[in-house]
Amino acid sequence: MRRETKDGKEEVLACLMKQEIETPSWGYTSGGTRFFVYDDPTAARTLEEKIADAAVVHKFTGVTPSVALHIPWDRTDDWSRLKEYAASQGIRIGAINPNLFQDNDYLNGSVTNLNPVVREKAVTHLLECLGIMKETGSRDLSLWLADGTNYPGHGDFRRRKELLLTSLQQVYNELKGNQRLLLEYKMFEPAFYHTDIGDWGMATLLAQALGARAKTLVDLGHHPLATNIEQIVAWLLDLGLMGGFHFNAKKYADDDLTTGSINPYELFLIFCELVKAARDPQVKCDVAYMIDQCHFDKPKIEGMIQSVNNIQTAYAKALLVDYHALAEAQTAGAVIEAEEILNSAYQTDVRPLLAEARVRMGLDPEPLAAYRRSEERTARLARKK
Ligand code: RM4
Ligand code: MN
Ligand code: MN
Repeated sequence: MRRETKDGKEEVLACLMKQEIETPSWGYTSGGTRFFVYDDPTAARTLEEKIADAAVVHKFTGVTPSVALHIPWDRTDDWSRLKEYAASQGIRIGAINPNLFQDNDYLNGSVTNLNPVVREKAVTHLLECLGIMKETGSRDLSLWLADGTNYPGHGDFRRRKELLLTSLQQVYNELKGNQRLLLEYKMFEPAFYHTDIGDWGMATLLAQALGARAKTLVDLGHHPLATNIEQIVAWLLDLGLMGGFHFNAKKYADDDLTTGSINPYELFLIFCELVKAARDPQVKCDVAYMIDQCHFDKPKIEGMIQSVNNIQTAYAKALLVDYHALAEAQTAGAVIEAEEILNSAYQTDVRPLLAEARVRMGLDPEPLAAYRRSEERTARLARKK
């Protein structure tokens, strides 16, 4: 197997050391379910504390150099000061996530609302986010819409589609430099009858209608059960429209659990598509790897480190697949051989590889254990008093 040679191993290590994963500010605060938010006194309480927590994850993992913000949850009146603060902690501000779902005016939709005043308010918020991106140096406006309806007859699908496109066009037209608009789809919730960007097809058609700076964002928790997500990823890569991920895991719906905790084989298969595409000169995609999780019953930093480790594990295993042999097995119609090629990479213990990559990066080979022994953790536990 090619990856088992010395050069192959060096190539795998180089990829692991280059990987970058963005963590979300909202993953460091107290969280809960829709029934209750549990107060965690050790969790971040302010914007600065969220950024400091994200920086701690980066300090121990070495692969999470940026933090995504959610506006208005993370609004500040001095963005350049915040940018400097993040830099002083060793990280940068990443994607900006607008919030069009926590306002009475949005009861009947934000950018799809029939009332032009509400639509304008929503577009103004998106433009405000673009302004923030300019100050923070962020590249991606990562948009998830809660727009949808609960009952048949409440909305006209085609009218709403038209309003959605017209509103987003106004935002798209203001993108500058390397800025991108990532469109995140979700099957349901908070609306239970229809969602305006309900699946990857809708998001992708919308992105195509808007232009080359618009791409699709795949949140692993936003599909119906039993969806083949790796195939969606392959298609988006092929179309040049795979813009980014929101990594998490689910058992039932949008559960926002630790990435890789429920279906690690699915995560591995997704990474196989990414690795194959990265080695294919025909594929042109710049994929943002972001985590979107809420660990309400776990210590936040530890939950995030687990996720990062699980993502690295899936990536490392995907890097070990012998894709050449796989293609040959496919050509020969050798079902067992093809599947076993994947299995043999998946079953490899990649912990020594990850440990080696970390040591080469000057890190402790076991980030979770190292954090648990750290003064950073002691300081957070002391907040309890
Ligand atoms: C949504 C979606 C968005 C996230 C919000 C809080 O379900 O995943 O990405 O920003 O939740
Ligand atoms: Mn998401
Ligand atoms: Mn979600």
